[in-house]
Amino acid sequence: MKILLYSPDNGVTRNFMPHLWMFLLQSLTPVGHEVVLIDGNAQPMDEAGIAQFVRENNIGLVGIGAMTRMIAKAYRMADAVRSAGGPVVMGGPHVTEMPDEALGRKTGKRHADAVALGEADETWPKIVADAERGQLKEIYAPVDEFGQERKPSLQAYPAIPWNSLDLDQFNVVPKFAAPMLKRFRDGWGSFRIIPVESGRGCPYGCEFCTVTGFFGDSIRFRSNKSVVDELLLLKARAKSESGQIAVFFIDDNFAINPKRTKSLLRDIIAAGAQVHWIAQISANLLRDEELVDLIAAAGGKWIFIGMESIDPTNLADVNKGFNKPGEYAAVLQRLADRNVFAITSFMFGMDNDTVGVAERTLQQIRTWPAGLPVFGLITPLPSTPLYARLKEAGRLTRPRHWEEFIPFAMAHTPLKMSIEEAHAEVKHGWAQAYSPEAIAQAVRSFSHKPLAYRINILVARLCFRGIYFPQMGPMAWVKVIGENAQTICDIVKEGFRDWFSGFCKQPSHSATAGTLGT
Ligand code: B12
Ligand code: SF4
Repeated sequence: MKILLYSPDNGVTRNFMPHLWMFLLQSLTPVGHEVVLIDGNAQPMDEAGIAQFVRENNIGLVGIGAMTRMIAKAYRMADAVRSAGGPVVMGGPHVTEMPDEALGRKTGKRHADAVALGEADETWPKIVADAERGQLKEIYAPVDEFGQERKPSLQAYPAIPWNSLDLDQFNVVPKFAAPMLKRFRDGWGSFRIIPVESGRGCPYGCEFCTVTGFFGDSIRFRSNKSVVDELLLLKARAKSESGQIAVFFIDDNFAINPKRTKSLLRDIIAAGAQVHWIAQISANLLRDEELVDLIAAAGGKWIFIGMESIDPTNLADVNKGFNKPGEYAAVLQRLADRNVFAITSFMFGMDNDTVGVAERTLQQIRTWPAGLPVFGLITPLPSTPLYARLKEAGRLTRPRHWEEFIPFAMAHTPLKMSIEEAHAEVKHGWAQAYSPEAIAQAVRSFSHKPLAYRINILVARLCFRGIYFPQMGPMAWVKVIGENAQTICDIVKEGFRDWFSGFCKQPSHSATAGTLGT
């Protein structure tokens, strides 16, 4: 049977990073089936396109996975597949939380023939077998023989064949530039950010987050060896293609068990498996100097920290009181001292937020080593304790906000400001943190570091800006480059200077040629 796994586009970014679930399910598919992956972020597709693809390629099963914000598009694509005669199974966080919606059970239209609840590592082979026999069940739940929920152990994690997978759609280097960049330094013909998981689960239970409910509070890890082997495979692939690879450890809290994280990092270092990587780690765990030393030595470059707020009352309200704003600066400095930088994430519209929260947050950010701040609005995702609390209080203004997803729009009324004021705060945060002046200042703040750091922060800031300010077409990029022309020119000039002085220090080409000639 031919199977299509499809992930809808998020409408914001292009092929920044593929989704792990697609590769994982592909690797867990019983032999004898062909699995095709389409990531809408990399290969935009509409309803007519997917229906045509299913018909022309004789697809026997379509698997669609989506987060809440992409679910409306996911349903539209599922409807198109079903009207073209293909059976659809849906999985991922949203349909796990709202299976009746996907199956059209109470009200509304049916979008999926079947829904895979929760982690599908063990149910996927059964789904494929049932689909092949034309006997799909409506619900597939990860349960044991006694009907008790069973979270898959990650000890027997499949080896994803990264060396042979077709990853063309996930190369962020534009096609026209690849042949030239292939010859640059260690090769930049391709650059891919690949998701890798080392464990699942988070016990912290923050009120707005779906992770504790979905993956559970008991944490499961892969073996160090399986993670190290995966990194070695990725590294080898990049080298064989004269390209670059970076890894995003998608664990919700990569250092949730510091002893285990340190042992993994030591094994990565011992095996020479370092690649540049990003991970998500909560600020409280970054107090540990030894951990931060190992992060740097093992290739860690960017750490995503869910700071959420600089106000301890807000943090206590959402059960994230373990974040201590008073230590944010020290944590970030500890990272920066080792050339590791932070993506700091904030949510506005929290219950204790008042007008001016963005500027107050920016004032703090300006005192920290330059990084990548991101700003969003607190969002009641289905099945979270936050959703239940706001519903109970009658504060949900758009209780089914996912039906018509609007980026950066509140779905409930904040307590101490209006919805419009909350929206204005987010806009202010992005506009100030990503203005040409702020970008120039961030680049200048690395003037004591090698040029590579300035290039890194410049490129990262220009890309991250696009999370809020639409930056999808070439014209949008021309505008951004124009606005930041001065900073870009300075970096290019410096690059030439470095290259030229390095060139002059080498034996001259004519002298070498002369030596060879005699
Ligand atoms: C990596 C990641 C991202 C990446 C992007 C996704 C990518 N390319 O990988 C980035 C950093 C960009 C991101 C951003 C956001 N993310 Co995010 N992200 C994650 C994270 C940490 C890992 C995802 C992952 O790969 N998990 C591991 C895989 C194996 O698990 P999985 O995807 O759930 O898949 C399993 C099952 O769900 C199932 N399954 C999944 N799909 C399908 C499909 C089929 C057909 C079947 C059968 C089974 C199946 O099988 C898989 C194996 O068991 C998750 C949290 C988490 N731990 O999952 C949050 C998470 C998915 N993100 C979340 C959110 C809210 C966001 C943001 C909206 C945050 C924000 N406010 O900006 C943005 C939106 C981004 C955008 N513009 O699209 C929420 C989603 C909740 C929800 N109900 O939608 C999560 C769950 C985290 C949370 N805090 O609650 N995210
Ligand atoms: S620490 Fe992160 S992953 Fe864990 S519950 Fe809180 S927000 Fe979710």
